[in-house]
Amino acid sequence: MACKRGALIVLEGVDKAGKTTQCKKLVKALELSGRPAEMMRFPDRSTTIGQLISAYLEKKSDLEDHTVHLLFSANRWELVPLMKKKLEQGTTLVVDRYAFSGVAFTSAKPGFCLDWCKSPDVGLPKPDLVMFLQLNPSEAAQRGQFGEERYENSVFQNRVQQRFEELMKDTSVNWKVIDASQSIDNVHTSIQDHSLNAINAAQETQLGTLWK
Ligand code: ADP
Ligand code: 2DT
Repeated sequence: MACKRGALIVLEGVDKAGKTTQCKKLVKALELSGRPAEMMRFPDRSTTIGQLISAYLEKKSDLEDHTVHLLFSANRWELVPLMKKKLEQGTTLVVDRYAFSGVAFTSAKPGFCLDWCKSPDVGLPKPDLVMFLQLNPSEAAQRGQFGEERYENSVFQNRVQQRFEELMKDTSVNWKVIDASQSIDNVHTSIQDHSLNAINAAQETQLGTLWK
């Protein structure tokens, strides 16, 4: 009999909400409980496309806004065959940012609507669960200064937050909002509960298609 597929689990949220911390903790906990799991992150800066994106984020290069949006999407598409293979093999993927960041960040720029921003990501593997780590800007500020990369300022991050709120109205996506102001351990407990439910449900359903 074919093995049960893994779940595609995504963590989203503004800068410093705790996404990376929680992805790592979740993968460790799943593995300790005997469930194969791996972390991925977008952008994946290791590929040729990822290196173009990385130079843009580090402000070492400038790219036209539509162009960089399409590169972020291409960076997801180039990883799709690997993602599907791992999921089919029964590995749960815990992903730090996905198409939702893509849409929220570009549509926070002047002149971009949600529909245009979503279109290049239509058809990607649909996450079984998307957890949005909710943290207000003043609490995020207490977790340290913004870095030097592009987009790392409070005005832009507030616009991004509003765009995420628009995206979360879409009930075709399994969104769960997590209160990211709790302690690291308490946030982890909620994330783990939602993830175990999603992993069990994924075993009984086919992988879906995003925004189609
Ligand atoms: P993100 O990936 O969302 O930008 P990180 O996981 O890198 O966020 O966390 C940003 C900073 O906040 C790190 O220094 C991390 O240790 C700290 N942090 C993460 N979660 C919490 C939490 N629940 N409470 C307090 N500090 C946290
Ligand atoms: P980190 O590597 O610190 O997460 O920052 N972004 C991300 C986009 O603009 N579009 C996308 O599709 C994705 C996945 C969010 C990466 C920065 O790149 C932004 C912050």
